[in-house]
Amino acid sequence: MPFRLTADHIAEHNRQGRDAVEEDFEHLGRALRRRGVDVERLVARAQALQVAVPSWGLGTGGTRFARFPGPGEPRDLYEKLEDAAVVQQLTRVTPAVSLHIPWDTPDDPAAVKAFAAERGLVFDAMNSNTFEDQPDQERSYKFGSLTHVDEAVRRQAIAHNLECLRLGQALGARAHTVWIGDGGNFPGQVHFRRALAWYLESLRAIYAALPEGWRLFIEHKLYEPAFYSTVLNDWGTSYWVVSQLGPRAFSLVDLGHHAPNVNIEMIVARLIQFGKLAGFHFNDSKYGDDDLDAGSIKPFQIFLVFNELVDAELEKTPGFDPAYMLDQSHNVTDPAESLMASAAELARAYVQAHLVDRAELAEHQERNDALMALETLKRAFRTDVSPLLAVARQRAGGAFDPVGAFRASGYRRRKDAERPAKRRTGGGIV
Ligand code: RM4
Ligand code: MN
Ligand code: MN
Repeated sequence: MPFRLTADHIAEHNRQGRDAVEEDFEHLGRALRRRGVDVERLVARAQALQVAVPSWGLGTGGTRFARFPGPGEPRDLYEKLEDAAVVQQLTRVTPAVSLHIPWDTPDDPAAVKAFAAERGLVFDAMNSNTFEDQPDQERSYKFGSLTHVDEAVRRQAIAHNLECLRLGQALGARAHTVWIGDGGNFPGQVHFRRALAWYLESLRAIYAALPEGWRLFIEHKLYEPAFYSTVLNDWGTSYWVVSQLGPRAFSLVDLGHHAPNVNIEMIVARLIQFGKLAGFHFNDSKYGDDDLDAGSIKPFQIFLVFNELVDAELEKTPGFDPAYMLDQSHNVTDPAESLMASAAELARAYVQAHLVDRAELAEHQERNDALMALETLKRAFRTDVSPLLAVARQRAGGAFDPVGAFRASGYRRRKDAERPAKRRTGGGIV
């Protein structure tokens, strides 16, 4: 029988940390009460956050140069779901998995769905892959997919997306995310307007096939793998496309898909205002689409993004229903540990954003008091809500310290023995 993390493992680890966490939680509760904040309300918010983990983030990623497999890493979808279940057991904020097709095509969707359900998991947005060729594929995506100059290639790429919808329906998913690598490496290679027109035409075909109750998410990216131009390069183009498509199409923001220093929180606010925010692929980056762990490079940015989200949530903005997903590539860490750490950082930013005194902020804005407006945000950002997050997790059945409990359980060591390495193909993640 494969080793499984049990409630006992978690309880045992929680026992060791309990006194310190409870003391810190009480102290935080008193400090927040002085600011008129009810700590229990925030615990409830922390427990309400839900973030999907990417099936492709559960194995070791790689760069364009090399991939160094980790011990005991999952070798197929079932093993990935085992690991995703552990991430959920310990964090209690990641009950869903987002599948990449064909990297993680379920052999038997009903069996996969049942396997996941037995482990407390459901399926979030499906993801198509027309940015690389598969062995059995008739036509190549070397020069594009949904926007290829050859209509037959475009048709093949559309058909792949329809297959994702079919699989997703069998799994109980309710959204589909399209990211394409289409673009040009050289000026003149791609006719900008024609390529975008083909993109829209292809997406119309996918949109028309969306099952009842589903949403279509499209993901922009400024460069890579194309190094000169991409067809869906920015949020403005994305917004234009989803507006053309109809009410069930939305723009997804992957934090790594913008030029350095772009004001992403403002893009988020714009998409909220236009009723077109699909949700997120969370990660962090220093240079480009580095797919580093959420909050590892620019924690203040994640806070500012959540500040916009919480503002919209509290204002009950009509139609506001963003989907949260992680999209990371783990090259030097244990993927399960990185996903746990990232999920905790998102919960932290979410709770901190709830700490912003919005009435006070509005007053400073009205008085043009720039310094105090920033100070109001910083007061929330500087508050260490770690004990609150720990208690929220533990009360929901998770661990005070997910990574600590994971290591103490010996999960990875046991999986290393159970999962003898088999050669995995595929290079980097883009
Ligand atoms: C892309 C994009 C997609 C992801 C692939 C692996 O850069 O972020 O969302 O599925 O990478
Ligand atoms: Mn992404
Ligand atoms: Mn990416």
